[in-house]
Amino acid sequence: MFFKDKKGAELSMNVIVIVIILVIVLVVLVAFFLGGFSQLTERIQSIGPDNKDAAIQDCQSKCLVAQNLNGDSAKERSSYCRKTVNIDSDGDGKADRKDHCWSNEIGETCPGVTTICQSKFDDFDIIE
Ligand SMILES: [Ca+2]
Repeated sequence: MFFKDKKGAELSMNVIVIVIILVIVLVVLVAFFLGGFSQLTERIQSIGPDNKDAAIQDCQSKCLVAQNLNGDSAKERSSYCRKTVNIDSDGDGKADRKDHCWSNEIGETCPGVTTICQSKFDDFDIIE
């Protein structure tokens, strides 16, 4: 051995103390990250509602595009028909419906297009 007995014993005591401190720090860090991670996934899983004014404007411009498409099937596949907006209908801050532009919540009907959309899509779908 390199060291005398006493020095060697001191050194291994220091190593043990450092290892114990490191383990404690590691456990605290892991607990911290796991806690933060579960909060994060919870936040991601609950979808916030979309801005309704922005959604209405988007519906209006998508309507103009859809009205210029030729044929019912093209209108049916338009982004006006397919767009959905996350709506918080009970005011708890979490979206609970996916509404189409012409639903009662958004109310952007598109003459000549909405009835075609309604043959394929419901006005809204319930989330969860
Ligand atoms: Ca809600």
